[in-house]
Amino acid sequence: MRTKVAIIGAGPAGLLLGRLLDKAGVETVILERRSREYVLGRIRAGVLEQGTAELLDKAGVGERLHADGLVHDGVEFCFDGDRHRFDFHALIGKTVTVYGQTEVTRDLMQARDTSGATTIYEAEHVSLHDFDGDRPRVHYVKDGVEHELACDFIAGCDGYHGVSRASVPEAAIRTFERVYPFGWLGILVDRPPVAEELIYAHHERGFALCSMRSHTRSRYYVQVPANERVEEWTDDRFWDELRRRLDADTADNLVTGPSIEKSIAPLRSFVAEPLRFGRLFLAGDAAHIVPPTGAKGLNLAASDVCALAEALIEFYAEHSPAGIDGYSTRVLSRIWKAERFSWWMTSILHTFPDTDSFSRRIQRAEFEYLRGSEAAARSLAENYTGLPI
Ligand code: RFL
Ligand code: PHB
Repeated sequence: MRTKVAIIGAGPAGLLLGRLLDKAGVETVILERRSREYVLGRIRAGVLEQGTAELLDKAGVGERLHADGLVHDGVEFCFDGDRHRFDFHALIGKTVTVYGQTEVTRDLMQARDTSGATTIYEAEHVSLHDFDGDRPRVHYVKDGVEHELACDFIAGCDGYHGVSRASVPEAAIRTFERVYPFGWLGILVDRPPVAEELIYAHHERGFALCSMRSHTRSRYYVQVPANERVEEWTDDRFWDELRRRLDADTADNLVTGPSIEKSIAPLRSFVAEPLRFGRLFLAGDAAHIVPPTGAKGLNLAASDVCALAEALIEFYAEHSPAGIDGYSTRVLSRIWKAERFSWWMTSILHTFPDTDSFSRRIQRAEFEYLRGSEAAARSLAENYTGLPI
């Protein structure tokens, strides 16, 4: 088989890249290790930046997003029981949309089915070859049979644990990493959200987040130690802990119920440099990881593939390598700003095992500064709703 762009991974990065290229007449094949149902079963991101929503519109997959997505003008912080709302729309005229990653993925899969582009699910033992030359190839096994996919370019959109970044010679890549000493225990529940907007809570017992997927489905998180086991958390224990970290009003209004999903996500910051190796490009979680506190992971994946699609389309339309030559530098500049914001949100909102009384006062001062200064609040608004793509 032969194609122009071989895309490894059918997460949001791979599917959106496929869609943008497809719309421009650039042929792609997606190879995905898991089944379609498995990919759709992963509960992950929930908040789309304004630019991501606009990009999904441009990709022609915005219909359900506009019908079912919840447009939020702001978020609330709750610091040791003290609440403050940041009105992004009033501050900078921008909003975010709450729409689950599962739904974004479903919309992109649907569009790909309609267009007839090839996606190979349950492709095993994917391996990348000759991307330092003009004729890269990808090998994979499907139903026990080995196949070769010849292509012009390979897009590594296969997440943090994928094969693409691991295929790059060690001497050609540099990585930057911070692992946090805690994770997020999250539950999904078919009960109305406790508030209309998200509440990010800082408490000495640890961080908590009240989020949602719709008017009837809520998503809640509490910070737990890095080595915590999900089996140790009954629903009742989760609800008790969440209530203790919220202000009294919110705790009283919480509508609890049986969890329909419960999992622990570790927190990590990670960036690889560069993001182009000959004819291989890295995008999305394959290139970088952010802790979920700033809600940036899915949005960064979208901005990476927007830039990559533009570069590849330019290459085919104008026979110009300028876009692909500039890809890495262009996206890394935005990636590091999102890394900074996610790290900062994480550092002010969580309790660290070595947090001493000085650090606690600094966290409090960050909150007071955000609450009291319009300049500080605008900076939060600008970063949370998304820097320009
Ligand atoms: P994905 O989604 O991991 O998809 C990669 C795909 O590649 C496949 N794959 C392979 N395929 C073929 N061969 C191989 N060898 C392969 N190895 C892997 C995988 O099966 C998979 O299908 O990466 P992508 O597309 O880059 O998308 C990134 C986002 O999924 C991620 O950044 C976000 O979910 C992060 N995130 C959030 N992002 C936001 O923007 N807003 C949020 O509110 C938000 N909340 C979150 C989050 C992530 C979380 N977890 C679980 C880490 C909340 C949580 C709890
Ligand atoms: C979510 O709803 O899953 C969510 C929302 C905001 C975040 C992270 C996760 O910062």
